[in-house]
Amino acid sequence: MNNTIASTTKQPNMPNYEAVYEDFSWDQVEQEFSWSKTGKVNMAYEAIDRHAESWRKNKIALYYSDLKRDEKYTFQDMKYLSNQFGNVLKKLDIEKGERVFLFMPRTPEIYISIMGILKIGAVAGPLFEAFMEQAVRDRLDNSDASVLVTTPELLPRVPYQELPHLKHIILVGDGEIPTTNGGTQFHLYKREMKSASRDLEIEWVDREDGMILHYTSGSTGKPKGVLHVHNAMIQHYQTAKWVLDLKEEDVYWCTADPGWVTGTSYGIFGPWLNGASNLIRGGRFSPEDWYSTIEKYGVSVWLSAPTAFRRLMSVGDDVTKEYDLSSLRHILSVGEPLNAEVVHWGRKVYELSIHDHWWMTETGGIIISNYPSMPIKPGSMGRPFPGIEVAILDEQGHELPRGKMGPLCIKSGWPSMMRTIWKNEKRMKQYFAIPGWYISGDLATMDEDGYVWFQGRDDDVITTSGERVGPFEVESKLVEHPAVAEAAVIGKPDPVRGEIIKAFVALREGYSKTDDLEAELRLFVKEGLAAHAAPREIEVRDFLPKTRSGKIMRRVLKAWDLDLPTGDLSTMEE
Ligand code: 6R9
Repeated sequence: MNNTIASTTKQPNMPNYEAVYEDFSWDQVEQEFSWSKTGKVNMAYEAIDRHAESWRKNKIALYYSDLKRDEKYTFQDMKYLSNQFGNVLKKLDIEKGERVFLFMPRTPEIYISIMGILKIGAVAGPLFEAFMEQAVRDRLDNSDASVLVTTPELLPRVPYQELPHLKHIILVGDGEIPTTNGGTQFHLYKREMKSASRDLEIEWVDREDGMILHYTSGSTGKPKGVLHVHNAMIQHYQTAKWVLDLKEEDVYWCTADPGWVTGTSYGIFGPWLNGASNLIRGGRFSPEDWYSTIEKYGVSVWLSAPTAFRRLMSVGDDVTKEYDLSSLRHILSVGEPLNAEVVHWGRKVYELSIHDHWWMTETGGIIISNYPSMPIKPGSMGRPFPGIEVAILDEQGHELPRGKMGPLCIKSGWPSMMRTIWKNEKRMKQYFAIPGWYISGDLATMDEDGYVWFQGRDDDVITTSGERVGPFEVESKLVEHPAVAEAAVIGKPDPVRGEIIKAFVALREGYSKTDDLEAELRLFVKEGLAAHAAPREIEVRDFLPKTRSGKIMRRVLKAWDLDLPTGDLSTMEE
């Protein structure tokens, strides 16, 4: 194996990768849960109550901090609070299967509410706090949500008078109940919780009953509602154990918001199914704040996204020396390609390998990963999770030779697979156009050792003078240059070459745009990668458009560049 480095994570939960991949079956995991005997299940019971009824009852389930609050909740606290919220919903006659949406900041109340929603068998729908009116309307309308939990500050962005299905709004925080309410009834969270009982009869549901609805934006059209069921817990549990490597004494911090699937599968379910202490930090990103959070809480397992690691890298190494980060023992990254450069930088400043892994809203859980129990290849997303088969297929479903770029596909049937696209069976079927396989929409290569290398979204790949170029390899090369903090690469129509490569770059502190720098960057890619991969055009920008989960929106840059319509922008960061 070439270009591998060792994982720095000591004594991993997952034994030898090859041996496990051979023997593993999901049926073994099912035996971990009591419902394997009764057949009836509830995610919230397995994530919270099971621990509250065990010796973990006084263990901290949730540490919460932001600029104003600093709180701790044990598993027992979480059990009682979520029971109370379940009772609040029951009092409103909310029934199994109804959609209850959340549009609020990342505070303890959102975690309590989600657990209460699941306990009564309803389906939770988390939204990003930063959504504007149109984005909120689209999602509440498509899902026919009957309840919304929100805050008085966010209420002006909720067009409840236009949403006939929305029967109730529960307001978290101090505020007045609006007097013009159309057909919607308003309730105050604090008041309702106070009078709600701590005892609740949990709604035992089937494994295939709906649990959470995550909206995800495509490049065109309205957002898609991806439905996941309680059965997903099998995968959440096992991947959190082996990929996040959670252990009893860990303090785990996932920086993702619950509006993004990473913030639920691995910000709520995975860690709590494993009985881990989960840290939630509200507020915005700042390197100082993040490092002091790690120091203060003794964070040991840390999951974040490439955009955050690149920003931490761009402020320089000295900042890391001002904090005691010695509690860290395992670091993970997801959501976008993790440039090899960032992995090497991580080794230098944290003395730890950053473990890249891959999955999607639609897959519900981790599919490909760099595990602590196998060598890492920087720049690769790793290998398939045991029990899951991944392949690079052509349109007819034939496997492509190793090293060839093609659609990244997954053999259908993994436990946390989405069950439908809400009210859009047609779209659901398109994902499975190759019989027996799920087509991810990403392009990748697989090497001789079975490691998967991301090449770009299907719609982002560039063809220039007959050569297919994945934007990611060009971007990765660019960020290796000391002047470049972030890069995004698109194909621009060209009468001669089909497309030419255009790069947008954000510079690191201390650098400014000059003709010399542009020429130097071009040469840097040409010499480091290939002449045909060198960007013909380079544009320096203060920032690159990104989704709230940190993905660079290449299609938006392309639309801006070519004066085309930008499509759905609801998930774009301001
Ligand atoms: C979990 C999540 C899914 C898309 C996916 C791919 C990109 C995710 C990645 C990655 C390169 C990785 N993506 N992880 N690309 N390397 N390790 O991100 O879900 O928001 O649905 O996005 O994100 O393009 O198809 P979601």
